[in-house]
Amino acid sequence: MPEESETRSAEASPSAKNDASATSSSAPRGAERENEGAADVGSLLDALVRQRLSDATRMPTHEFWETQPVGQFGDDVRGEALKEGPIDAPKTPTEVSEEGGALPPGYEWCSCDLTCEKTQEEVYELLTNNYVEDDDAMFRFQYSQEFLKWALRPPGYHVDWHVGVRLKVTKTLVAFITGVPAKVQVNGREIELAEINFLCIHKKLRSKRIAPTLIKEITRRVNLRDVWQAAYTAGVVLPKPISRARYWHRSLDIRKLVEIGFTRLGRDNSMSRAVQAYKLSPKPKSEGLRHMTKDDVPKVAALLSKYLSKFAVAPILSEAEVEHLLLPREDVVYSYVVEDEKTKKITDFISFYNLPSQIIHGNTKHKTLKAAYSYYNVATSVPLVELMEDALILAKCNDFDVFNALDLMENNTFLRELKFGIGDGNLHYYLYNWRVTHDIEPSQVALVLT
Ligand code: MYA
Repeated sequence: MPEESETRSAEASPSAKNDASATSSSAPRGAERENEGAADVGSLLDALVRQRLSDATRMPTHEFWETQPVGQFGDDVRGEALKEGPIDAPKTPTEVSEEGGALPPGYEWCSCDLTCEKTQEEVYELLTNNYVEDDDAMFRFQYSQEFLKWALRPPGYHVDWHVGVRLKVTKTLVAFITGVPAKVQVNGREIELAEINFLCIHKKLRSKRIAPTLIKEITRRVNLRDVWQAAYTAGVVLPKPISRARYWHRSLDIRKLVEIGFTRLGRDNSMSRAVQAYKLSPKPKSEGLRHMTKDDVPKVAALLSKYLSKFAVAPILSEAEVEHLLLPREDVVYSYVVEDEKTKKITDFISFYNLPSQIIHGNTKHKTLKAAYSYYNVATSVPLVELMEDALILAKCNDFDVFNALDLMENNTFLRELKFGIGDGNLHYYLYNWRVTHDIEPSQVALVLT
């Protein structure tokens, strides 16, 4: 069956429209798809860079980002020999200001303590109403409170890296940005960094240059803890991605996906044929497949760390982090292992997380798109494609409508075969204060930021 899919993805946003001759879906963590049909974004950017470099009178395109220690467009055409590694000269926390930067009058900084239920609710409300949407404002990410507690409280997290902006008088939370500590390998070097996520400004306060203020504030707070690098992803193109990944979407409930406008049936397709095409076995096929338990943590950590070490960009996970990030949590993260009955070895691992999107256009009775996102998967006893077929079956058994995966790691080996349709936006990977001299293929990236 048809795989003429073209899928619109929205930044971290909820939905990629994909023609599933199958589907039209807008997917979260797709991208603010500024470059539809831009199969070769790289050459387009090169052309832009050349144009900009030859224009002596040009205004900076990125007033803020051009002042930051990040790779800049044109670095590669300026002919300077740039070295891989930190961009800024080394500093110490004593050189970092003790004071937060200036906010517009009437606003104040805060740290959002996610152990406090009221704060959890405030963050949830802000994100639910103002976080990433697809370009057509049909879907918006809806991170649950349980998800936020999970993602933002890994081992060693810092409350002061959960930065908020409040109205001074009412204390209403109007902006947010977060960092969590992590260790990531990049082209063979280990970097202690902050993973930055959940940058969000209330819709009424957009386009007032508050985002750069938030980014400078989180940078200050991260630097105060003697951390000088960061990793982040975004749908938008900023100076300068180290890699560009693409979302793919596998319909699980094609009927609902079409009803809500996430997916469009191709001209030559019918609903009954599409339903048939996306049918899955009722039960997973791998023998010895079961939920991951706490006892599995050391073996899963070893399996993962061996697998992830093959990639140019990958997290280095301690056992405590594996336990936190990958032990199953109801409605948040789903993890399974395949255990060899005789040897008791864990041979394979499946994980995905639950990130629903609100349906914000009113043309359907449905309120939520239930999306599973591929997380970390390792196959050693069966080909990855077989393991991922089980992942789809497990997601279907857990009532997900769609299974989303980026073309990271070895995911390209199963996407087409398992009838994923391509999304229509890119997810760009960035490093702050760390230069890489060559673009990194998404198949060399094994870092999944939730
Ligand atoms: S990605 C998710 C981003 N969030 C959303 O898309 C939610 C909905 N949108 C909003 O809330 C707002 O539109 C946001 C921008 C907040 C995105 N990453 O205040 P402004 C630049 C970085 O007038 P607003 C995620 O969470 C833009 O290019 N920069 O704009 C990862 C321009 O700069 P320049 C972005 O629309 C976040 C400036 O902001 C992004 O009101 C990683 C305009 O500011 C973006 N997604 O607000 C953050 N979007 O003129 C970086 C726009 O130069 C972390 N901009 O082009 C860096 C590392 C920091 C730590 C370092 C430690 C060592």
